[in-house]
Amino acid sequence: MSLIEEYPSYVQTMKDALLNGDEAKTIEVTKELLSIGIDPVGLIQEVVVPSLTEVGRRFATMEIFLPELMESGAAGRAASELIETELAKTGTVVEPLGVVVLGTVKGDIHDIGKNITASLFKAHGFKVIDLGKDVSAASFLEAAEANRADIIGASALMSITRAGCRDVATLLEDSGVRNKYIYLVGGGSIDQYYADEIGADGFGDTAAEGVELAKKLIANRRELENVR
Ligand code: B12
Repeated sequence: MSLIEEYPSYVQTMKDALLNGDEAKTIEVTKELLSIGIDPVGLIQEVVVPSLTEVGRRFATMEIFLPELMESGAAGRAASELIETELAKTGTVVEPLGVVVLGTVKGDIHDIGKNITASLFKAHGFKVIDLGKDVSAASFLEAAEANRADIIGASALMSITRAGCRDVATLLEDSGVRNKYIYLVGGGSIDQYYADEIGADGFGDTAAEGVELAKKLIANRRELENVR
């Protein structure tokens, strides 16, 4: 049974709070939902993402303007932070599955989805080096080398910033280290077609998809290393 079927009125209140940019109400209802013990990942996928997608649609069609976008963004961020704290509690693995260097690309300050992706990787037992937002290709590479990363993950939300994902791929290639890393991309401006075009190893439409893909790719890589 989905969250919406189980708790229709709570879910509707949270969606309305996000759409109206009501941060206090968003925090209140998110806390209530989490205290009932609902699945935090479901809350992201079924409430936060669709609500913020609707906010984006309204912004694009000029039904709302920048102040409203910012208020909904702040409400979305507050909800995500509460959900991330809950997710962090479930990460119990001692030996990390792998090291992930994650960031939002240069020129892009959208970090709600990247933060959720970081939390989910952590909850699944990965060590995450979170570089934050507005991260240059050089910083991705530097952090990956310094932390002996297995995976580099780049997030981009705008059509003008998605080239930042290509910049990372190009720098890895030019530096002769492309095969050292599994390179994953995601965020609203990325699709499988673009990921293939820039030669990324994978694309995650959602954070959960990205984590599953990472697990598969890392297992394949370790299997190959054992055969050699
Ligand atoms: C919230 C928001 C903001 C907030 C950001 C707050 C923050 N701290 O992030 C604020 C108000 C600051 C903001 C600012 C701006 N925004 Co804005 N924003 C949004 C909005 C409404 C939601 C984005 C979001 O958080 N979604 C929810 C998260 C959970 O989803 P997500 O990021 O896609 O992440 C999920 C997956 O993609 C995946 N994922 C994400 N990253 C990664 C990485 C990897 C490796 C993997 C595997 C998976 C993965 O996991 C997540 C969970 O499943 C979008 C609308 C939209 N449809 O996206 C517009 C949107 C992205 N913004 C837009 C614009 C234009 C701007 C501004 C330029 C506005 C302005 N005129 O100033 C500025 C940008 C400034 C800058 N330099 O970056 C446009 C971009 C248009 C385009 N296509 O280029 C959008 C699409 C709105 C629109 N329809 O016009 N914004």
